[in-house]
Amino acid sequence: MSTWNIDTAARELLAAETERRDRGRLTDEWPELDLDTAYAVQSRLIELRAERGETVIGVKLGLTSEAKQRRMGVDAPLIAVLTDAMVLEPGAKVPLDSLIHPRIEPEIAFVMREELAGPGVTAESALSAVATVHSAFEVIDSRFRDFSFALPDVVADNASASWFIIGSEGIAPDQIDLVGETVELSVRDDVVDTATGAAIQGHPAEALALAANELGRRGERIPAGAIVLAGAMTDAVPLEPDVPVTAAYSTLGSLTVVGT
Ligand code: OOG
Repeated sequence: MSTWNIDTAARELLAAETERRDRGRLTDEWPELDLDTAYAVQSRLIELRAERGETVIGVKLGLTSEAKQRRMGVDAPLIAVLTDAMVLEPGAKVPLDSLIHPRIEPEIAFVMREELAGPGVTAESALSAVATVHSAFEVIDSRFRDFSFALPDVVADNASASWFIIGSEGIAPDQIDLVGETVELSVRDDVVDTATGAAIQGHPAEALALAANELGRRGERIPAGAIVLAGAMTDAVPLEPDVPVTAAYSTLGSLTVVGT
């Protein structure tokens, strides 16, 4: 019998994060870890975070772009949970000494005006529940060695969530062409990648609808005021001490993050 269950797996992933220790895939040690069980581990992990005082403030999508799916070798998107302990204000430095092997990726974020509950949510109905659209960076820090995981591993690990930064200027959703919105990712002054909003499921609002429908399937909803990260537009780049990483968007402005 496996030594793993929902509680022990959640505690192990939280301990790996706290102790800044990477580990092998859980699915190697616990082959029965299927997707539903992995989401139960993720929920338990969030319960443990709540026990230490964290509050859930939103949802993140992962692996919603082909660039990410190809790089990570996982061909399906997933959802995970954002808490208030993961927020960094624009301009704040990312504390690298508490992280394992941080990488950073540009995203589009939504702040919800109205609650959104699946099933049956479309990109259009999802967008009509959005208050503002923002630039965003997510710092990911998989608890799995070399970011090597199968879908159930990364789901259990809350989609490698670590820190995120939302641009302070929000734009109304009818004031932006989300599909055509471009981002240029630079490390120091070198452009290393570019993408458009189309990279995210064809339309970033499709990712939002996907999250609402997946949560609806479980009887959960995205509340008004929640933040939703739609998933990385490009592949992630390593975040190194004192090396600025910038995401310059066509409409959403520019965000720069530095690790220290
Ligand atoms: C998994 C999380 C991916 C995204 O936005 O695609 C993710 C990983 O790459 O470690 O957050």
